[in-house]
Order: sequence, then structure tokens, then C-alpha cells
Amino acid sequence: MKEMPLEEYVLKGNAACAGCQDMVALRHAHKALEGDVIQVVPACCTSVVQSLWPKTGLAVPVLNTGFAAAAATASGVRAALAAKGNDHTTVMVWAGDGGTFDIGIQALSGAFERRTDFLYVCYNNQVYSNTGTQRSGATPLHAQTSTTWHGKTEPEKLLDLVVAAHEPAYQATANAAYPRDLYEKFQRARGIRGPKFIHIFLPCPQAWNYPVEKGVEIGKLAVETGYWIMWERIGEEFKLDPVSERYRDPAKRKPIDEFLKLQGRFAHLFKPTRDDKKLAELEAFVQHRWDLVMRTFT
Ligand SMILES: Cc1ncc(C[n+]2csc(CCOP(=O)(O)OP(=O)(O)O)c2C)c(N)n1
Ligand code: SF4
Repeated sequence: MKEMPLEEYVLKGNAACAGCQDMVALRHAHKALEGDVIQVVPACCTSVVQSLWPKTGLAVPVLNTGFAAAAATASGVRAALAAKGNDHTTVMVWAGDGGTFDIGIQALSGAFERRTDFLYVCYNNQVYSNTGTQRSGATPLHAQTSTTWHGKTEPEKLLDLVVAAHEPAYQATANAAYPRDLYEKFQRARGIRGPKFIHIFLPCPQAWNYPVEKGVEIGKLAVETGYWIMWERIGEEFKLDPVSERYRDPAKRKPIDEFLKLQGRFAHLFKPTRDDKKLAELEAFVQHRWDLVMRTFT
């Protein structure tokens, strides 16, 4: 961490919940971009955190935009910068999973198809947190939310594959529990022209119902159980991160229970009795994601 800039762009005393992993991710992303960025934010937790009038939570220019329009707004910002002869400032969308998997997907697809030179970041807390934890297209199978009381009946959308079909110049997954890796990925993305996508796994204590100090442990368990795969793709070149390489082998993975048990949203899978069928379905989904990612990219 020593070589990271000391400058802070995510300011203290902002409106995030205690233990918010979004702030950890945002902090390290901004250190990598060193202030040469215009951030576009659709409606989500981040828009509340950074813009509670009359103060601001971010020390960079921010443009708040409509829920569905983040990537289209970014295309406009890039065009305005180009008109001024600026080709160095990163235009970065920072959107939740609701604003990406569901509501913003059309604008995202359009901007990628136009080859807009920008970085789209989806911080995935797997739920519409800001408005009361409603299920999103990124909510996992069997997770309890305020609109799926008995657990969600559909598995999460595998958005990385949808994005990959747009052939971005750069694509990666990241995780707030691995801040150095996250920092380095943003550094690399900064130096690449064209449409870029970083997908951040982001535990949310409020929506997932766990004690605030468990965020990093849950983030790491997601990787160690194979639930979240860490990888990077520069153009056509795919690389599994060393931290995920060993979990390619299912026998090396920790049981999925270790990841799920810490979260209140999955408590019904263990109490009053262990629901073996639903847990097996979640294990099967983990393998399904591995199979699809490896088959698509390697
Ligand atoms: C068109 C539209 N519909 C609904 C809303 C209300 N709204 C604001 S934030 C939000 C949830 C955002 O969820 P997500 O993108 O996952 O981000 P998070 O809140 O989890 O950070 C909703 C539904 C809105 N602002 N605009
Ligand atoms: S609801 Fe979750 S993502 Fe939103 S500010 Fe609170 S901890 Fe962060």
C-alpha cells in the first residue's frame, strides 16, 4: 500500500453507513485515478453519499444523472472533453447493480457499441440498497430481500458475459476486500482507451444483514468459496487472478456455507433446519459461473 497516493478524494464524514464497502472501493479507485476524473453517478447509495446538500463527499467533479442514463451521460461528457481537446481525463460511471443489471443496461450497451472512451464501474451489492433492499437482477438465488421474503427464486444475471459480448477494451472483476488489486486494476484501466468495465463485489452490512466489522471477511470468503471469481481481460487476453487460480479446482474451495452463514439474508437456509436442497442449488450455481466464465474466455 505504500506506493498509493496519500491524497484522499473520498472525504471523511460523508453520509455512508458504518462499514460501507462502497467507500473502501471508491477510495482506492480514486487514488488510482489521482483526481483526473469526472464521475457520473445515477441514483444509488453513492449519489446520496456524495451529494447531501450543502456538502459533498467527493473531491472530484461529479455529475448526477437519471437512473437509466449513466452511460449515455458519460458519452456526452466524453464528447464535451473531446471538443475541448482533453483526451486524458477519465470519465467514470459509478453505478449500483440496479442501475446496471436492470435499469441502465440499455445505455451501457449503447455506449459500448459506440466505443465511447470511458470506464463503467458497477459496484454490486446485489440489491437496491438505497430504497429499502428490493431485489435486483444481481440478487442471488435464495437471498432474502424486502421483495423476496422467502428467498429469491431466480439466480443472478451473469452480466459479465453480457458485457463481454460488447468486446470492451478492458474488463475486470474486483472486490473491496482486495484493495491493492482493485487499485492496480483501476490504474491499468486508466491507461487504456475505449469502453472499459470493472465489476466490484461489494458486501453491504445494511442489506445483507451482517455485523459491520465482517465486510472484509465476507468479501474474502466469496473468493475462497469460489462464489466470486477474480479475473481481468485486456482486449482478448484473459487472466485469472492468482487469488482465484487455486479455487478453479472445486476440491480446494471452502464450503459455500461459510460465506452464507455470516449473512442474515441467508439465515432461513440454516434455521430451523439446514435446507440441503437450496444449498446444493447455490453450490451448483457457483460451478455454473465457473464453467461459463472459463468456457467463454479461455
Ligand atoms: C427511474 C427511477 N426509478 C426509481 C428511482 C428510485 N431509486 C433511487 S436509488 C434506487 C436504488 C438503486 O439501486 P442500485 O442501483 O442497486 O444502487 P444501491 O442503492 O444499491 O447503491 C431506486 C430504485 C429513481 N431514482 N429513478
Ligand atoms: S446501504 Fe449498503 S451500500 Fe448503501 S451506504 Fe449503506 S452500507 Fe453502503
